[in-house]
Amino acid sequence: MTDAGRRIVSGDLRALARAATWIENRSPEAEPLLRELFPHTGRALILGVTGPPGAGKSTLCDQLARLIRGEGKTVGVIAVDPSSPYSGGAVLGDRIRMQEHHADPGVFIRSMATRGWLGGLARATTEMTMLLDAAGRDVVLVETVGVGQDEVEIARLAHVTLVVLTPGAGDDVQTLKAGIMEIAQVFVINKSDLPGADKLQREIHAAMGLAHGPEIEIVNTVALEGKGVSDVLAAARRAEPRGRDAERSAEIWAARLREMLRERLLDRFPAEDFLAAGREVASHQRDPYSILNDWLKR
Ligand SMILES: Nc1nc2c(ncn2[C@@H]2O[C@H](COP(=O)(O)OP(=O)(O)O)[C@@H](O)[C@H]2O)c(=O)[nH]1
Ligand SMILES: [Mg+2]
Repeated sequence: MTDAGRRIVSGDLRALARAATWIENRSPEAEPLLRELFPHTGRALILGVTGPPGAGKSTLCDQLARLIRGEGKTVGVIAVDPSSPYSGGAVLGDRIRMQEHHADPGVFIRSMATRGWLGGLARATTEMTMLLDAAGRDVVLVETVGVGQDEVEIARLAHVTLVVLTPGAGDDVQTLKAGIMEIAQVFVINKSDLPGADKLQREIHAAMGLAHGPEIEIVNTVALEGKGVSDVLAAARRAEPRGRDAERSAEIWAARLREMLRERLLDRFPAEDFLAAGREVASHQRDPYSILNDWLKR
């Protein structure tokens, strides 16, 4: 094992931070490191925390981190919010809120909003999770804004996904149903101090009836005050064995390997190659199949 790998596995924070930067930057050091770290992964409980902006995901993560630290366990937090630039908006707010943890080496926080990538976010988040897992974090919280395909993809890397909704925010459970309903194991009705929590609960129940997934739990919280947060953690732990199901994991890795192969193949062909080949086909100089066959022989 390399020195970097050894230090990460032994919990060295500086080595961990450096490796996180390698992953973010897609540095060549990342892949060999992740390969040697892989045998050390599989221990951490990975919790996805998703939901619309402003639902209280960061507040909940903060409280969950506090609770888990209280059990003497360590936490990693990955905040994925591609919409907010590093210097402003929610992520800066998150950082300030999480600052009390900054002095605590038991909470490692990384924001994934610093790069303006379009694709690869799910992959980088997966790699970051593997890194924190190998570094011995007992629980890894992955906060995502639940909207697009990337987020659904990211949610799949979690053992358990918490979907955070709030009453009266006009959260359309119907629109969430398509993507998020299928991946939710625990619905968190946060801001239960506000009116409308009962109505939201009925809406979720109704939508769940349509989705008829496995046992889904609904937990009411006031994250701001820490209320209900231990119930959220307990519900997540009840759902954990299903999230670790061997067949489910195999299917997720199968899908991920397909994606990794696709990325790796595409990386070999610069965009100019595609355009040049596109011109050849469009002008009927060549047929597309012979071009593909040539490429695959490369
Ligand atoms: N009333 C109320 N406000 C909350 C609660 N939890 C979080 N908030 C507030 O909601 C806002 C958004 O919270 P944040 O955690 O940043 O949401 P995120 O965008 O989902 O990460 C902040 O102003 C929080 O203080 C709660 O339980 N009740
Ligand atoms: Mg947030």
